[in-house]
This record gives sequence, structure tokens and C-alpha cells, in this order.
Amino acid sequence: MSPQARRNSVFHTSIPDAGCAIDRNIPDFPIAQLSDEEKYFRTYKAPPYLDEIEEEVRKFIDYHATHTGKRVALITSGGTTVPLENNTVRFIDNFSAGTRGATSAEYFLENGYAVIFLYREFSLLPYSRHYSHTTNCFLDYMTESNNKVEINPDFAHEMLIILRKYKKAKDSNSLLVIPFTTVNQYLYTLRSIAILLQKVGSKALFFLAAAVSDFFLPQSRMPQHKIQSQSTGKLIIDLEQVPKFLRRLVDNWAPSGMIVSFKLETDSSILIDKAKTALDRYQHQLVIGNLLQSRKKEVVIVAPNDQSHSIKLSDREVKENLEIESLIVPEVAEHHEKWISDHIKNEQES
Ligand code: PAZ
Repeated sequence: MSPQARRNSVFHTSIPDAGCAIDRNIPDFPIAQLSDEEKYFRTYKAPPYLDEIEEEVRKFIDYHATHTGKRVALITSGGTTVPLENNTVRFIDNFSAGTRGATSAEYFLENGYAVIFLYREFSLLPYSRHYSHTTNCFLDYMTESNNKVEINPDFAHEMLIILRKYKKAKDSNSLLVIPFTTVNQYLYTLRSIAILLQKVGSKALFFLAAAVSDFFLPQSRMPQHKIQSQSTGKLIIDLEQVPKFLRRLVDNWAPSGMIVSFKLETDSSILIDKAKTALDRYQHQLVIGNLLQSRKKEVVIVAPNDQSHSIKLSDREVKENLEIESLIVPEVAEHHEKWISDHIKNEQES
């Protein structure tokens, strides 16, 4: 296999960490206390591969800080799982396929960013998304001619365009792909990357499109082996709330980076209020609100000082397969541009 043909990532986050023995002395995670986030990290173990990921991320950030000066977007994408057993057979998951994140990554790359793509392993990836999770089998994109495999001419033109973009991102070392599966892996990896991104200051952009579980099962209550149906009859699951890490990200992990979070709702009557409340509570820069039912064609962008507006695709644009991320990303990049110049001005004044 050529180096190009190799997958980017050597980490496999979906393999449960069965070696992580249960320590019954670990107290249950207390809810609603002051530094819940710190307690979380003191109570739950980091994924065993985290040092290696940090090394890869450090190299990537150093490369761009030294050689290209590009802005760096950390895009989170896909859903987190909540394991119910230590040797995980069952887990709680959510709907997210990672379309928003993978699609946005392509547009950030086109807008000149270096991208760290923190994604749920086996969810959609930039570029390969066009072929990996479609109703076609990947073999449908190929055909046989003179005893050789060729690209089916029906797809060849579009594939060439995508291939060129993919190669450009790869050859310029502009895309780093980092996987997670569980909510614990996500939180630890997000914290590590955010702290490493402090090196690029205001040039860091956080685009938090992952659908992160609000609840988790503390290790102290997690059975080591597969839950047996005979012994319980019913399965009653008692979950704790995942601490609100956005505050930690804004205040401590990424004090100079621009932070864009997403808010997903299913009830249109509460979406804008919830997005405004999030912006108020965490004091970050933008919240992008979307409804589960219409997320691919409409979002609302909420900025401080009660500024909000919608981006909506017309029926014609939907028919023409225009991707809403092609409109969201340049707008976010424009906000980021201003964020960077405000920072430079503040530094000059102080
Ligand atoms: O992954 P996807 O494209 O199917 O969905 C994207 C999304 C709805 C998960 C994203 O746009 C989003 O709103 N993420 C944040 C969800 C939340 O925690 O509220």
C-alpha cells in the first residue's frame, strides 16, 4: 500500500478500553457543583493514546505556525457515545452522521484554513463523504475495461474535482484527522487540542458541530461485563449530566481563540432563545442554531448584542445541491477575520 493510500489515522477509538478496570472506590460524579469540569478530569481517566494525539497535533500546529501562517480551524463532528458497560457491548448514541462537520471542513480548507478535524470514528470525513455513506456501493463508482478497473465515466468528472481538492489539502498538510468515539474521549481530546492551539492565539477558530451527549454513566456505576437480561428483567439507566465544558473552553483552554458553537433543537419556538441563552451564558462569539428537521437547508446565526439572522436555501438551491455550509463557512471566516484584527489592535494599544 502506498503511503498516500494509507488511512490518516492509526488510532481506533471504537475499540473499548477493556483494560480500564473499574475502581469501585471512585465516588459518583457529584452534580451541580462549582468546578464540575475539573472534577470530571480528576475522576475519569484520559484515553491511553492521548499523548500520541497531542504529539501529532503539536507537529501540525507548529508546521503551520512556522511555515504557512494559516489560520487553524478545529472542527468537531459527529455524535459521541455513552458506554453502558466497561467491555462495551451496548452504548447510547445519537443521530449525527457528521455531515455538517465534514462538509464545513472542505469549505474551511477552500477558505485557506488548516483544519483539525475531530470526528466520531467511522462518521463522515471531508472528501470521502461524497462516496462513503451514499446509497451506492463504492464498487458502483468503478467499471471494468480491458481487464482493468476504471472510474465509471458517469462519476469521473465530479470525482476528479473532489480528488484534486483532497490532494491539495493532503499535499499541503492542511488537514489533520483525529478520531473519538465516547464522550470521555471527546472531552479529553478537545481539551488537549484547545490548549495546544493557544500557540496560534486569535488565529484559532473552534467550530463545534459535534452532537455531544448531555448525559453519561459514571464509571463507578458501570458494570464491567455485558449487562445480563435474565438477572434484571428491565433495564433502568440512571445517567449524570455531562459538565458544561464550553465555559472552560472559553475561559481557560482557548482564551484567545474564536469560538462558534451549535445549538440543535426540534421545537422551532425555542431555538433562537436557547441559542441566545447559550451565547449569554458562555460569552463566546457565535451560536449557530438549527432544527433537526431542517438543518441541511436553514440555520440561524446568533451573534452578541441581539444580532441574529437566518441563512436559508431556496427550493431551487436545494435542487441544485447547493450545500448550506458553503454559505455558513465564509460568513464565519469573516467574523474570524474581524476577531483577529480586533486582537491585533488590542495588543498594539496595550
Ligand atoms: O451531523 P449532522 O450534519 O447530521 O448534524 C449536524 C448537527 C445538527 C449535529 C450540528 O449542526 C449541531 O447542531 N451540533 C450541535 C448539537 C448540540 O449539541 O446542540
